[in-house]
Amino acid sequence: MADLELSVVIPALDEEKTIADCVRAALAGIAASGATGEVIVADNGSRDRTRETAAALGARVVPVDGRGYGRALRGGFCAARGRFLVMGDADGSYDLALSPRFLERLRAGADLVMGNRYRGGIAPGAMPALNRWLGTPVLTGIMNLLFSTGIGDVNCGMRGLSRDAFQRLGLKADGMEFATEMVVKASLLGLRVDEVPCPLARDRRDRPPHLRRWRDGWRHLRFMLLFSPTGTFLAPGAALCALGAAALAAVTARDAFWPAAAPWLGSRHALTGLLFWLTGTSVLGLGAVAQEADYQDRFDYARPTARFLHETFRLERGLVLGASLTLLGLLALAYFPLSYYTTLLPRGADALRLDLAVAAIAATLTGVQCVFASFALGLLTLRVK
Ligand SMILES: Nc1nc2c(ncn2[C@@H]2O[C@H](COP(=O)(O)OP(=O)(O)OP(=O)(O)O)[C@@H](O)[C@H]2O)c(=O)[nH]1
Ligand SMILES: [Mg+2]
Repeated sequence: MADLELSVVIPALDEEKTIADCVRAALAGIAASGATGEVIVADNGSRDRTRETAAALGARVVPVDGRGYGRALRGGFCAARGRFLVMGDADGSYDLALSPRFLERLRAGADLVMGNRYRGGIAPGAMPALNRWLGTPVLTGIMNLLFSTGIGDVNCGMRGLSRDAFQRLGLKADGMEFATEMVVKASLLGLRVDEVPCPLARDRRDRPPHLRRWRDGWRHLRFMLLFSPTGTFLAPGAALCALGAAALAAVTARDAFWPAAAPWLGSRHALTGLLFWLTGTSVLGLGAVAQEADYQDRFDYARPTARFLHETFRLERGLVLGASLTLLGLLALAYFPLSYYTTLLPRGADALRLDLAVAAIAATLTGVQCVFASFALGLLTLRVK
């Protein structure tokens, strides 16, 4: 039921020192925006006076079961009565009076409005140097590489979203990676993502941070990689295959057509090419399986590549393709015993034999991988039919 326009949701865990100012600022922001609104403090287990303080100032305290930042925010959003939701931390680092900035973009039709601390200004000492110059830019870069969101600060804790977007996102993460999940899923669903400058002040808490830099950083990264089989498997697999194929093709073509050309090109290039090719094909095989598992788990968010694979894959086709390649490779490998131990085939020049061996091994193993990847894919696809 959305009978208000704006709910400002503050996740808070043991923030008695700062919660009062945050609630006051949030109320001032709502008043300034001219919206009907409420302030919600989502609490899941504060052992200090956070709840009492917030309630005394007019916030609605929503008790949430279980621990974690994601769980708290989700509980707060579910209880919210506003058509638009603005979230912000309770440690004094964000100015919750700035909710009108977010509301304005939401009113204009954005589904998710991200704050950008780099554009809003980061007060001295507000963000550790490692997070500021390395952690956040790297995570933001990877996010944009994998999900093309175009946003400049993926970790900002002040954001706005419409209630409708919240419901469509189906957010599940319990911890800090909730923040990443929101952006990843918004991008996969093609929601309208906008960005506003958001200043970051030094927080005023005396408790230790809830955020654990390495653990939470890894969880953000892990989340993005797991949601992008294309970026995690298909892109590197295809790149490795392309490099391997180029090296193999160069050596083979030289030996076959221009034996005098590029004398520096030798067996080491052929062997390196083989290594790249086979690494690439095994990554691609696993990627196909990951892609399908991903499609089945969350096909609401499926990308065209996953959909294409799901619709075109047939176990039998994969088996025939794999078996044919293996057979071809084995036939080529048969050249060696036949030429050495019988007079059926001529012995080739040394270089030519190496190329043939490399190509035959590539074909055989690619075929074998194709057969087993197909079975693994079959296991996934036939299960649901
Ligand atoms: N209810 C609830 N709130 C939480 C939980 N974990 C974090 N928060 C709140 O989420 C906000 C962000 O937590 P912080 O520890 O400041 O994390 P951060 O701002 O990402 O990292 P720092 O740079 O260390 O401040 C604060 O308002 C916390 O009180 C939790 O498990 N439950
Ligand atoms: Mg903080």
